[in-house]
Amino acid sequence: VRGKALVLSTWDEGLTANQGAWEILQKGGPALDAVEAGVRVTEASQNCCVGLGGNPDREGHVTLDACIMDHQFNCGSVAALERIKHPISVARRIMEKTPHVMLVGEGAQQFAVAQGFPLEPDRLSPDAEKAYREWLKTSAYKPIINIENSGNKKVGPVGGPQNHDTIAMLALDALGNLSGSCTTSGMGFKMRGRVGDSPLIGSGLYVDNGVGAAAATGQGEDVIRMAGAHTVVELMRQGLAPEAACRAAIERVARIKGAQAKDIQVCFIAVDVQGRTGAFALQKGFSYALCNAQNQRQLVKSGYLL
Ligand code: SD4
Repeated sequence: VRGKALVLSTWDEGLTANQGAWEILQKGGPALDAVEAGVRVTEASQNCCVGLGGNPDREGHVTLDACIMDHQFNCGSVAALERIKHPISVARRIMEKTPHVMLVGEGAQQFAVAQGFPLEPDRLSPDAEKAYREWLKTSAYKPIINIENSGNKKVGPVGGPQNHDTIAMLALDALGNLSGSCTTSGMGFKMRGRVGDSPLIGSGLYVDNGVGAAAATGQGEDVIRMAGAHTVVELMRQGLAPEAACRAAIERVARIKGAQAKDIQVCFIAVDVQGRTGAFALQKGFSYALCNAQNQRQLVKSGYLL
């Protein structure tokens, strides 16, 4: 069975993150440990927008969202967390040590500190500092609806690597168990207090060990309104293969958004219990990284609708 283990994760950064997960999976370790270790690589990375190096909210604070789910419907989630380097591990700790699923903001930070997570300095990375200063020039504290669609490739959901402020990861282990994780600094220059899809079980991530697992990236608001990851899993339950399920969910996003669909990006990745994987996106430009016993560094281009 061990040959069955695999891990997939969103965007190009997933290639490196998958290595962290694979170290665990190839030894026969649990998918839950793999999806935590994998995205921790990205959270700690300096050259990517996930984690404390990400772009801040409109008031200049980096606020992080993350969640994790195992093969037995155990889940943990954290939102609007500040100054903690590894929100995914805080989410896991919430899952394992509290009677709750989700903690947010100040309470989440208090819990993290009480659990021994170091409080990092309240400081932006040099790249984020620059991007924030640039943003302030044109957008000074005015609530701008659809700032993400402003055409500024640095903040837009359809564009360069700066946008990839999220990593979602799904893994199948040697025992045939599935787990998933998702971690993000959220949309850059979001309103203070804004929470996206990434920490929401059922939107950014969902795992049903009898069916499959799915995760989302892109415009969080539009993933939340159709309960994205859960929808993909339910479509797989109805018999669709992972890619077809992702595609059907993307078609639903497009139907809901109508003419506005062209202004956003939404992408799903999925894996079923048989180890079949797939993805689909609204717009061109999404890839996911896949790693298994046969090939440890594959970047798979996703199909897209528009
Ligand atoms: C969010 N879904 O906060 C995240 C952003 C994202 O690549 O996926 N960016 O809405």
